[in-house]
Formats: sequence, C-alpha cells, structure tokens
Amino acid sequence: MISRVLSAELSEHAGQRVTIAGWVHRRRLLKSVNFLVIRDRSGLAQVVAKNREMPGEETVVQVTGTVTSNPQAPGGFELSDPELEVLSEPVKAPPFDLYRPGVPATLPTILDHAPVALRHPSLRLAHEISAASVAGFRGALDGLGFTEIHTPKIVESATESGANVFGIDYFGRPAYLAQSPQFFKQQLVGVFERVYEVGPVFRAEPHDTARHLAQYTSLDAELGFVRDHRDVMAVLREAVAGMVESTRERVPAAAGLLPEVPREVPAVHFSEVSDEPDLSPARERELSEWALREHGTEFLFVTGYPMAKRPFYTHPEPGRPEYSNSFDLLFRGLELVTGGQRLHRHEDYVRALGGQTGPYEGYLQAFAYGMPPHGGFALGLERWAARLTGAPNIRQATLFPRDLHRLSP
Ligand code: AMO
Repeated sequence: MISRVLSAELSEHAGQRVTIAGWVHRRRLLKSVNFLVIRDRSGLAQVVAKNREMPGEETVVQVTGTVTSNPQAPGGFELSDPELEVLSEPVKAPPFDLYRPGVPATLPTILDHAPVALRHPSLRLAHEISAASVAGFRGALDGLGFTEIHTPKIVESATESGANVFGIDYFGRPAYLAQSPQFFKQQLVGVFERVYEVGPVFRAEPHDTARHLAQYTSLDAELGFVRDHRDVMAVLREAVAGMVESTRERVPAAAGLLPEVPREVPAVHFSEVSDEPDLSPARERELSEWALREHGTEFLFVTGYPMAKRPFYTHPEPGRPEYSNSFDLLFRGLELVTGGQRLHRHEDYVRALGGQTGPYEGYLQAFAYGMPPHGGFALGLERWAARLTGAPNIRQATLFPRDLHRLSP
C-alpha cells in the first residue's frame, strides 16, 4: 500500500509531515497562492501552494506536506509546503463539475457517465446507505439465528409471475434468470430453519417507471415454525430496525434522513382499505399519509391481499380463503417489502399448481419430505435507499441501473 493518512485524519497529525493520496477535487489558482482540494474515501483535504504548476481536476495525486491549522480548510487543517506526485492524469474533463455542492446535470447525463458522476459526494450517499443497510440486515438476522445462503440465479422455471422473466439459452435448453430466490429460500428452511440472502434478482419489466428496475438487489429472508404471517412481520421489523441503526452508525451524513421504526408497526387488512384487486401506487401513497397522520409513523403493513393477486405458494387466510396470510410493508408512500406465510403441505402445492407440477419437481421435493409452517419476505434495496435519500427515481439509488433502455455502463 502507498503509505498515507486519510484526509479525515489530518487533525491527528498537526505539525507533522504526512502523505495523502486521492483525486484533485478542485483546483483554485489565485494571484499569490494556489489551492488544491484532494478527495479520498474519507472526505476532502486542502493543499496550499505557491507553485503555479498545479494538476487539473480528477488527476490522481500523492501529496506530502506539513499539517497546518487553518479554520477555513475542510476539517480545520491543510497541507502546506507540498511535494506533489502525479499518479495518473485524466484524458478528459468530467461531464460536470464534481466540486459544486449540487449536481448540475440531468439523470441521463449522470447515468451515462456513472463511473465519474458517482464520485460526486452527494451521489455516493445512496450507495453508502445501501452498504450500511445491508450490514445492518445481516447483523439483525445473524443475531436471530439465521444462516446466510447463496442460491442459483439461473433457474428452470419462473419463481414469481411468468410474465416478466428473462429467458436464456442454457447449453441449448431453455432457462431463466431468477426473479427471486423464493423457491430456494423455502427449500432451505427445511435445512436451516431460518435463512436470508442478499443478491441480484431479474425482472423483465416492460414499462418505464421511477420504481422498477430490470435487475435489483433483493434482501430476502425465510423462517420456519411460524404461527402465521404476523411472526414474519415481527422479524421484518427487527431487520428494518437493524438497517436503520447500522446506517446511523456508519453514515453520519444520513442521520437526518432516517425514520423511527416503531416497536409495533401499524397494520391494516386489505379488505378495510380497498375494493380493487390490488393497491394502486396512488392508494399506497394515501395509505402512507394516513399512517403518518393517525399513527405518527412512516411505516404501514397492509395484510391479507386477495389470493387472486398473490403467487401460488401463498397461504390463504383461515376462514376467508379469498384473502391471504400475506403482507406488504409500505414506507414513505411506496411498497418496500412483500412477504407472507407460505403453503407447507405437499398436497396443497399439487392443488395450487392444478396438478401441473412438472417444472416444479425440484422445489416440491422439500414439501414431499416434510416442511414446517413457514414464511418470509423480500425488501428491495434500491427502493429503500431511494426513499431514504428522497430520490424521486430508483435509478438515482442504483449504481449501474438496468432498465428497458439501459445496458451500459
Ligand atoms: P415482490 O415481487 O413483491 O416479492 O418483490 C419484493 C420487493 O422487491 C422490490 N421490487 C423491485 N425493486 C426494483 N425493481 C423492480 N422491478 C422490483 N420488483 C420488486 C420491491 C418489492 O416489495 N418472492 C416475493 C417476496 C416474498 O414473498 O418473500 C417477491 O419477490 O421493494
């Protein structure tokens, strides 16, 4: 490693000669003095020099200098008397000024230039939140006795609705990109009882919306020996609280963006809030506003969705079989999580599939050999990060979004 200190550590080295390394975030040439602001993974550091020869923005440099107090510098210290070594020179100027506090570019420009645009400190935030949230998700579920799993993304049959699945050629046989780890996480309840997975899922979304991607990161969990979907909702509450706490600890810049997770998240039954077969995005927003007004929280469970709109593995509601033991978690006006209790008896699956068990033989083995009552959920990571940062479009919380039109970068 290049031996260096980070920009955030300068204050610990007052008066010493130290080396920092990073990108030239901003170059300011004044009459008598020049400034460089250097950006590294920890933040920004100012370098002050008399020398006129100063490298331009995004040049990668290593600077050795004396740590000197300057209340106007980021962090209150700067490097003076610098010796500067260029590690790599850019061949192009960035598509917009990375040092301006706001981002003076449209979303398509940002996405087309993602490798450099993401260097803007404000555009990194959503991804720092995602990383911290995943750590919190893992920590919360590890603490509850879950085992992390890694399941195939190339599969034999559609796991959700058959409509939005990507087909691929698998050594001459038809196969699909997994729409969710649904079948595997259920099968593995038969092995580990409690499992979770963080991984990519693929949806051939034919429409352009601000909340759908063709590939997104799904935070999945599944657990056995539940009484019904309410036990799953309680675990989800713990997972979300863990995500918030981890983000609070690891991403100071996100502090003002984080919600309170109530001990008991309010829940309404689908039959109380809709006469339609499903909730429209507008209705989800209204319900979120209602929860904030009535319960003072940004989270709301909607339970009992009609069976007709849920996948075949969904457990019906005892006594009202047109409804299901399923739920969505709404957060700040948007569906963030789907989950529920699943069927667990082999004969119930055979019936739910209308006897057409052919493509599901692998999956159905788990039920043939005995499975406990179980359930689980999946949370869309990009939706979460977009809601937290207030990004109106999910692509703003996605590193390299894949959608109807975008396959590069
Ligand atoms: P579902 O299909 O509702 O459920 O997906 C779960 C969560 O994933 C997110 N999500 C998406 N995010 C971005 N782009 C998309 N195209 C997209 N589609 C869904 C949402 C959604 O709430 N197997 C079930 C989960 C379960 O029951 O355990 C499933 O995949 O945040």
